[in-house]
Amino acid sequence: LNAFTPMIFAQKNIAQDERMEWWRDARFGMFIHWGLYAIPAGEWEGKEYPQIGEWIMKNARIPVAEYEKLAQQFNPVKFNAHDFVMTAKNAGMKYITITSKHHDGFAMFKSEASKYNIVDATPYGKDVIKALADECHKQELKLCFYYSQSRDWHEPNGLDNDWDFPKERDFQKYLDEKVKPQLTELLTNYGLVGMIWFDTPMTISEEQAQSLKNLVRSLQPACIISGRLGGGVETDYKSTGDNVIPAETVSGDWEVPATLNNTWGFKKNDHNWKSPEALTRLLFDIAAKGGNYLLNVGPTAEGVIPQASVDILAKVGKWMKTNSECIYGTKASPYKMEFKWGNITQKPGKLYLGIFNWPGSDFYLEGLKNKVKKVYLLSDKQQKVLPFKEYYNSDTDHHRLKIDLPEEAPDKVVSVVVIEIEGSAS
Ligand code: H79
Repeated sequence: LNAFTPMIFAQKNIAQDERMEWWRDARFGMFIHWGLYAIPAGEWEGKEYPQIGEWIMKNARIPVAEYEKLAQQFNPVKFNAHDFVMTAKNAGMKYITITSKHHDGFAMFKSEASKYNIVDATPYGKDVIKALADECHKQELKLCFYYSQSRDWHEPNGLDNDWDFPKERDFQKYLDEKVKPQLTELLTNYGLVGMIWFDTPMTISEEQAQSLKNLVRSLQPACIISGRLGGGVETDYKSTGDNVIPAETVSGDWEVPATLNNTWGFKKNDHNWKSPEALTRLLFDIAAKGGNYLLNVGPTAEGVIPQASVDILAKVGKWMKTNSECIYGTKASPYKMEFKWGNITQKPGKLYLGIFNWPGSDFYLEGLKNKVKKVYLLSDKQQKVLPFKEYYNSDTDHHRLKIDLPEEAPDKVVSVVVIEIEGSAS
């Protein structure tokens, strides 16, 4: 079985646990918002729009006939799929989710269902999704497709364009004539697809949502369906609100979609970048609460990921090179509470303490059930033992663990202390 055998793959039914396995291991992915909106980059007819860049068509109420002309200018000659994939890989990300079609209705892939696509409507004339798919398969990153199933500002029957199409619309017709054919193309022409990332619908009935789910399942049963399908239909995992990080552990599978600055699609004047330190802590904290982190980049109209984004992600990646063991394949903390010093991830027989606020040399952890075998810093290749003592409490049948830590934090961002235990933690 290889990446180009979806039809063979489709003959087999797949259990959800099997479908979700790679995703649960991955913990960290790259979101890519890329489309025609990268050309105006936040500005239309001399006016700057303060909101998210990919929404400019709606925010500036740009008529379809005007916005469409952007396609004639779209020529991302600097696009290089290898660069995109390397930026994700260097950050320690395990999957890429790219906008195949956002709310503006423009397809970044070759489509027979709508000529409004990158191959047929731009001077560039090449399928960037195909190039990215090939590169992802080669480099063993999962490729996933964002697809806006409800809003489509380009289509008279798509939802949410009330400036060109104020009258009644036939949403079912739009689903039948554009959404389903395009999903079929995406799930047929690009090898194995990791996931379809549907976005919050304006309205979609249960039957309509279910029919989209059935379509994905029938074409590629291994393809994950993300949390925002709508219609009350069950999906493979939950998606938090955009940039929303839960206060505590959430059960089940879930993902935080998040921006690096204040926009998804590229905006030339948004330089409000989150720091690599903050992002690294968020990555750990989200893993400790049981979730995945899907962190966005917005490539320019020329086809490059902004240098600031590349630099920030490289710094997160530097931490990951030493510490990824405490992220990949881990589960949520066995403790329900948060700690002043940070949070915890776990694997069978191991706890990873991610320490953001260094507590000094005397460190205590209450409530371990099983005996501790060994304590060391994840960054220490020699795994030199940190001295520790266990105090058994017969009332609770649990241990209180004291660890002698170094005076100073070994890592100013997140220092990771590994506790090897006999059996499970709690
Ligand atoms: O793709 C990104 C967003 O474009 C998309 N989801 C993420 C992943 C998204 N679709 N809808 N929304 C986000 C929420 C809509 C927010 C809005 Fe607004 C608030 C729409 C109108 C008011 C932001 C501010 C957009 C226009 C003004």
